[in-house]
Amino acid sequence: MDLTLGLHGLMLKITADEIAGTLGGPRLKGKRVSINLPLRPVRYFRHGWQSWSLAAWTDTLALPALQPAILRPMQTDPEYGLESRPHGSWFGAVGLNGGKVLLLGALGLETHVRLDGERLEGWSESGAVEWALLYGDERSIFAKYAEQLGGVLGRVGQKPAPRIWCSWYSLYTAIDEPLLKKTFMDLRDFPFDVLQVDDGWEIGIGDWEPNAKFPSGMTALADTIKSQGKTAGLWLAPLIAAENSQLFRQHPGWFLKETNGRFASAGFNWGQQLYSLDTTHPEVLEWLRALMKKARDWGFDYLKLDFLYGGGLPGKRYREMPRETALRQGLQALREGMGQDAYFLACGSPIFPSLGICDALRMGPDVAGEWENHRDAVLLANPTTPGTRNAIRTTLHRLWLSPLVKVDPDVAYFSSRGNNLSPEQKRFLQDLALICEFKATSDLPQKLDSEEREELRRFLENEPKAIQTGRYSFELAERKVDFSDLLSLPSPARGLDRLQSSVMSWLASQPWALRLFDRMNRQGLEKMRRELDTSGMEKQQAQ
Ligand code: 9PG
Repeated sequence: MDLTLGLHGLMLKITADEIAGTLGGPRLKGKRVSINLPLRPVRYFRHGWQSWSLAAWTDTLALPALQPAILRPMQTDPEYGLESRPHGSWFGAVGLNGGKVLLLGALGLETHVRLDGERLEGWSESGAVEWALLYGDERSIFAKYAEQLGGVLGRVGQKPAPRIWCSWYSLYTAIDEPLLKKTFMDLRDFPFDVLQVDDGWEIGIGDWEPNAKFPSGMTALADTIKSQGKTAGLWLAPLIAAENSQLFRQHPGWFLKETNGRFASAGFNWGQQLYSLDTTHPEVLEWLRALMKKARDWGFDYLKLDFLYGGGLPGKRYREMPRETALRQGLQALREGMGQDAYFLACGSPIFPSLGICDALRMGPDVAGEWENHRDAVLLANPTTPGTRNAIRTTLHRLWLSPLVKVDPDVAYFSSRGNNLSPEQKRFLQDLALICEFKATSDLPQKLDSEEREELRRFLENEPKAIQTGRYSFELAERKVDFSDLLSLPSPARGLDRLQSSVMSWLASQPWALRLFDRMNRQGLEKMRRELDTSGMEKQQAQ
């Protein structure tokens, strides 16, 4: 049906199967709905699919396609990787003259919104769904949308987040048993609640047993943490597997395929092609539950489950099922396996399907000791890669989801050694963590000077009240924090950069080049680990 509706003075021509008035505003129903706007919008809210994908207000022009192509399944919804119109997962919003915002948002999964000229279009990949249509002041309509979403998908993130030390952003995959044990000792006097072991402990992606660097095993590692009165945390990527894993070799039938029969790509990382587990397969669901139970039995009560997008990629499944519904079933199996009392942090995870299941959700790309990387930001026009500016931008655009889940902005840095962020940039990250009430760091105590140690301690101990005063501005215990000037997207490559940009896009999509980068990266990490070992030994000798 077609209907012309006046919404607080804005005349909209709406097409949907059903249109009803509710207390929360008009509710539409349909597999496809569209809204003809009376004027051309000036801004569009793009909401990317998963944790690392871009979420931001942008102009209404096309954004360049995300490069390199080989990483698209890992960084965005690959089905829409080439959509040139402003597009987003589940909802879209436009900024109209006068500063008011109109939001069209699905109350169901597998849904999309895009702007085509002056028409806002919503569609579902599966059946007809309900849509909220909200117009007014930005913060109040996002709050209303969150409220309605909570009614459909549930809310979990009500318990306070623990204070976390995570091994990733200082040690990366260079972790081993002696180095972690020593680090845990050094961290003993800091008020962390969780010490979390990140990537690097496992035999391989898919093969979740300790590798040779952890000869005493995982129970012993968890015991070391627990003996300090802290919760043991562990990273796993349960919904993907690497091409050389035992899991992929032994159970090819458990993996997602394309319609042409080839395995669907889940991206490329660790120098390897990645594949996705099919979460509609009963044996996969059983395996996921057992894996979570194993991690709990080892003694890990905080689980950072990563690369979860794998479960929701397009592909042919064992049972035909809409892809985000299939993912949600996988997430539910993970939750059942770990139990309600475990803390579940979802990462690299499609946002809406995770709501109501995980306790906390990573809401942006990884941070890095670098503000913005020229190669990634300009040459590849990729705002999903690790970088502190990317992380802050996307996280801030998803803060409105905090009534439904704890918003994880990733770690904050305190150390100036081996870190290129300015003191102001580090402060922005720390303030964002305080605003999100989710505090984590990876800094090694031995790299902090006495002032930095004190800053870290204050950060962990204090709980300043945050009040949002504007779209990107806050008062934090009476101090003003304004992120407004940090968030624009870099301008596209011009001149010589354009040539470099096409070479780089090609190169970064070649598996051999990615394998080479990975090998160089590992060599660099190995060198760092050796240096940490020797500096530790020198200290011991000096004592
Ligand atoms: C461990 C890491 C850390 C980190 C996670 C995740 O290419 N990518 O787009 C890409 C993005 C993030 C990423 C890896 C690759 O990092 O976010 O905290 O746990 O995995 O490998």
